[in-house]
Amino acid sequence: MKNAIRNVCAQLLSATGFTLFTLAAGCFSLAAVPAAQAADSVKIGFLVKQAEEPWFQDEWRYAEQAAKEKGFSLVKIGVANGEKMMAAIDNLAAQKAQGFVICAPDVKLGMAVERAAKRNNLKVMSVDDQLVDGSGKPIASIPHMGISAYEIGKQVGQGLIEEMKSRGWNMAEVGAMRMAFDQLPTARERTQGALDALKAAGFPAANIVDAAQAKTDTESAFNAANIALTKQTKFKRWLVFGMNDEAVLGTVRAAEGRGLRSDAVIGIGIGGSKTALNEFAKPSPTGFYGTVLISPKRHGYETSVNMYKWIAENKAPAPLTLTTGVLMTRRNQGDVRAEFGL
Ligand code: FCA
Repeated sequence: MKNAIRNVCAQLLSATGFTLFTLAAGCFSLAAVPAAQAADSVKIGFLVKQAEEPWFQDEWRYAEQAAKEKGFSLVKIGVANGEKMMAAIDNLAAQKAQGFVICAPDVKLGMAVERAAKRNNLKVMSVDDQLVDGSGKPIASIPHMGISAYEIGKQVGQGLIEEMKSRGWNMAEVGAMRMAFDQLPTARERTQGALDALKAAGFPAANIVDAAQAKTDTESAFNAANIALTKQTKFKRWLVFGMNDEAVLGTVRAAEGRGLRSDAVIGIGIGGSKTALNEFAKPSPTGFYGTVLISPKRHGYETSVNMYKWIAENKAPAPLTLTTGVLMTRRNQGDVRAEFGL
């Protein structure tokens, strides 16, 4: 469009020998107006580290909803590792996308993401896991939407304490398993929040057991929990928390393998997607007592709309948006989900 105006202007000027200042100025100011991008020419990538995880499936679903509503096209790509991620970014550029939303497989790839986006003239914003630079500092120039990790972790801890008290457990005899993934800042902050809430309620620090998962999926949590439970035979009752529903579910399954069931385990995850809903749908309760529901709608729909507006209307997203959560259990799941518009 801009080029077409410039061409017409140039032809007019040279054909007529017109040097009238006003006409020339008019042409140049017209050409300088940023062209509004037509919705159907907007293409946005949505790259996620774990496409098989229900949370990311939900994010994609809500991103699709945004695409349908606004009329842009959405390219969903699973980026399980750095190599796939770099290929996906180049691929988006080859497809003439103008921007992408990303939850990277490793936040330390932040600078590589920023460079690849710049090189390909793509706008970029992150979701869920905030990208960091070489020294581990969040990259402030990449807009981000994540969860308020520490606060949500505290809600997990408070929920655990409340349920433990309502069951009349003696906390001196209860173990608390922290399924850790400390290399990811949001994961560390989440479990730290839970830990602090337990301690604030007087839970004995000596009863807290750390297990480190190698990846952020159910299987890795299951493996790590099995090892930790083998070493810790002293506790017959457990509180369980971790960075997401998968971390808690893996631990709950490992506990079941040792005969520790819903009357001996209180697990509270973070997420509230199918991983949690499937547990709640079982005929009888499991050790997966609850989850702090966070919003895949905000993280999928809103990030995509923000990216769309950035591209089409030149309106940059807020530099940092942190979303909240609400404790959801078998009992209140319908109400809580409705409150979140899910
Ligand atoms: C991270 C986790 C996901 C989800 C998301 C909000 O990316 O890996 O499970 O909790 O944050």
